[in-house]
Amino acid sequence: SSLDRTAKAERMFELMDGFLKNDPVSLQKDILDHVEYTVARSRFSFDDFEAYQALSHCIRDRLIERWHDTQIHFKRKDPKRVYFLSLEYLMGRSLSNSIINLGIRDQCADALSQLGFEFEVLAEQEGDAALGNGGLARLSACQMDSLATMDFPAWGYGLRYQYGLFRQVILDGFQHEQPDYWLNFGNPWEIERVHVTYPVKFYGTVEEDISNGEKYKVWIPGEMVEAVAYDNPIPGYGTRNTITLRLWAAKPSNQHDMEAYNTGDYIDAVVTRQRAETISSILYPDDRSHQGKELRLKQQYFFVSASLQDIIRRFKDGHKDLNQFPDKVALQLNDTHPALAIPEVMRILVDEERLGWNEAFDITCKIFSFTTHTVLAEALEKIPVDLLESLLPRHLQIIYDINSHFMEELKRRIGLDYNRLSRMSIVEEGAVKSIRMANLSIFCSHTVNGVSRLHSELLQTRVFKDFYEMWPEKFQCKTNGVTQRRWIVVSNPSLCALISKWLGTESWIRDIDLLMGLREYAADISLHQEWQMVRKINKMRLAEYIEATSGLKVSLDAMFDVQIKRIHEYKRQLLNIIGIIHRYDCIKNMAKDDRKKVVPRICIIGGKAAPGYEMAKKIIKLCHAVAEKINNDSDIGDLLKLVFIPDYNVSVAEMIIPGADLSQHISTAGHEASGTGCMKFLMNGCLLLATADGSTVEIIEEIGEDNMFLFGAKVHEVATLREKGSTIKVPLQFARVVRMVRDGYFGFQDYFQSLCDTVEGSNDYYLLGADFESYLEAQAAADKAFVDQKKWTQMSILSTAGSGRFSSDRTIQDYAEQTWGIEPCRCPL
Ligand code: Z2T
Repeated sequence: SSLDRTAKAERMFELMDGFLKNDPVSLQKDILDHVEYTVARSRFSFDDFEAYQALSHCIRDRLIERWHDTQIHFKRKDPKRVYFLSLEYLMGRSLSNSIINLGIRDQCADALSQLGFEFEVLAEQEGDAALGNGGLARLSACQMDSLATMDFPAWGYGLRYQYGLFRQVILDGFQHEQPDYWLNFGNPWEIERVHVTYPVKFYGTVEEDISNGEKYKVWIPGEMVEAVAYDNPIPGYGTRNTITLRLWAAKPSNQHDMEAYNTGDYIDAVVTRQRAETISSILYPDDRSHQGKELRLKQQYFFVSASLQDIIRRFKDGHKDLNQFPDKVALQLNDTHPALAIPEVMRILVDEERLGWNEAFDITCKIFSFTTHTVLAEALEKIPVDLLESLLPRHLQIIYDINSHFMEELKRRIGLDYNRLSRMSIVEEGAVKSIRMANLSIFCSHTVNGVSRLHSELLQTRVFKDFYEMWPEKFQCKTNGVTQRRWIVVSNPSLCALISKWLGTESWIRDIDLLMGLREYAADISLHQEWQMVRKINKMRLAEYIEATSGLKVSLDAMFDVQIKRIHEYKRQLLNIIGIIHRYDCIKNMAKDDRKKVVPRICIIGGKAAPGYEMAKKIIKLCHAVAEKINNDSDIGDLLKLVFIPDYNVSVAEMIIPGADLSQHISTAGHEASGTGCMKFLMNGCLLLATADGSTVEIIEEIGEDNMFLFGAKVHEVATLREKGSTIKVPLQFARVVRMVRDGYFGFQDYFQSLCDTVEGSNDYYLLGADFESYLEAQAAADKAFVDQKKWTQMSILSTAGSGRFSSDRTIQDYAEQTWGIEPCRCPL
């Protein structure tokens, strides 16, 4: 129009009615407007789901206001930014979390009740956003919450999978996978940015060109797709700051339209082009094996290319000199999944920006930091060279160049130690020549982080020993954490209120160290009563869920014993089940009088198995077979029950964790990099039965060994035990239980043989037999403590009180200071 900028701005202020208001009446008006105009239902007739839709749009509007202000503020201040690159985010539900972080929970609940709706019921309407597999992905979500809350200028980047993690359906005790149609009912938490798109290229050839007498490489791609941005605002708690999680979706590119029309094969051309969308269609459900699939590699590069174009565009909007890039940008690699960003940055700097190779490499090494999440050698990503050569020919050349640079530097420092050189090389020469993504990431990052102290030590002394000796200063540790906003405030409102009451403040929600203040009241009788009451309410909620999903009625006086996590041999769900069978066997063989002394237990197991992971699937079936037997044995009654909770996910966890008395974290020492479930249980006052693995080692330091049930071989004993193989002393009861399974006591005799094989004699790689005796002792100690409710309650209070170190706020603070070099940038109110 003809109006100039100031005139326009003045008109805007005239028209604007201030920000959206949050009193119940304004909220009601806004909700009803959305019922009418967004959901397109009559305000006189809408159901719970439609009310959820309207309410979430009403919250979305409020998020957008803050989000705009935050983005403008960041742009004006121009601080150094961190870009968190992750292929997985397990966000779960957004409604409750948003309302709580916006600080308008009570107002919303009031507004709804006057309209005849209940907030909790509406919140239950929402499906989970499950764009990830497990711990790594939920960690990303927790860290985004902390980044927003602590006012850091941060962006998350990820992929907008059309199908998230499969839904687990159990039929006759077997796991079946069903697609997760999470977008079918619309997603109010994202904003489609039809104009934020970038072309992403694949395949083709590399040619040489000369300009101004200088040779350079040109990649002539063979295929092109378009990346479209979907922005998910992430609100902080107790701040106006609302940051962006930008997820990319693949769309056909319109670049080649002319060509398509000319072929005359219009229909075929459109159909072929539509296949571009498959790139972002599905999340790979294997949480730690990589099979060198082309689609997976395409996803990785698609993600990396779009994100980097976006990041560089934002940098160039205000900066000219690429040498300043490291002062303004930190790129965080969440495991090796986004590690193609390294050769991509090199390609952009060298081929497109025409920087010299050394200059470009210097910049690259200053911007990347890398966090690894595993110790398992089989989980380290390797990309077959053949695959890379066809999909990304120029990137392969760059990786080779980086590797020769690397090998030269190594030779200068260690001489011609060929064994070591080949161990450290980025290129693995073998039956299938491949690229070791971890080696690439370590060499090109300024910092390598482990996710717990034990894990970081194992990286330095075992997995990446060669690298540590070369660059000890690169290696750091950032013990994982979880956000108390979701894992207490959202999921356990009664405990949240109780904590605030006793601490006399809600400040612990932003300042987790205050939780320690509870220690003072650990023996206070009236706190004990209130604490037990809260725990009872949460157990009731869990009991109702169990009855609804499995039809089983459980007693609230029993100990609720929970193991929920992805099913993996190293996590030893099988040890838990063998322990349960043993308990069952003991009860059956007991005299009537002794039965009175048995502490009743409800054993709860939940988790998904990767679709191709046979042993994990057998463990699920065994769990059901054993449950069938025990739960229907009238001889056992209420003394023991076993429940498998199907389709374990974030929102199921939010319901289970507050209701658990005891939780199990029983991986073979040295295998769980960190584990984050244990932190959620700890915060909620659940006692832990655990091995000294991953982060439990640090939990012991915070709450003391006598405040949990510790058992099992220590990490330094594991290798010796394995060497002993079949000469290890295994308790008779262990062999007896395995025999029962083999003999068909629980049916499916043939099917379970191979599972039994994995834990017998020298096959018992995860040392179930070796740890069994000590496991039973820890279980007995838990029973004994449970009988003494006063003692148990005190241990429970001390668990919550000692959980502060495991807030993701602490993790993020450490990353900001020690790894990224960024500072808070708080948006004024
Ligand atoms: C994952 O969830 C984890 C590690 C992986 O290694 C892959 C996936 Cl999908 C490649 C987990 C770790 O197993 C767990 O110990 C840790 O707490 C979590 O990442 C977050 O660091």
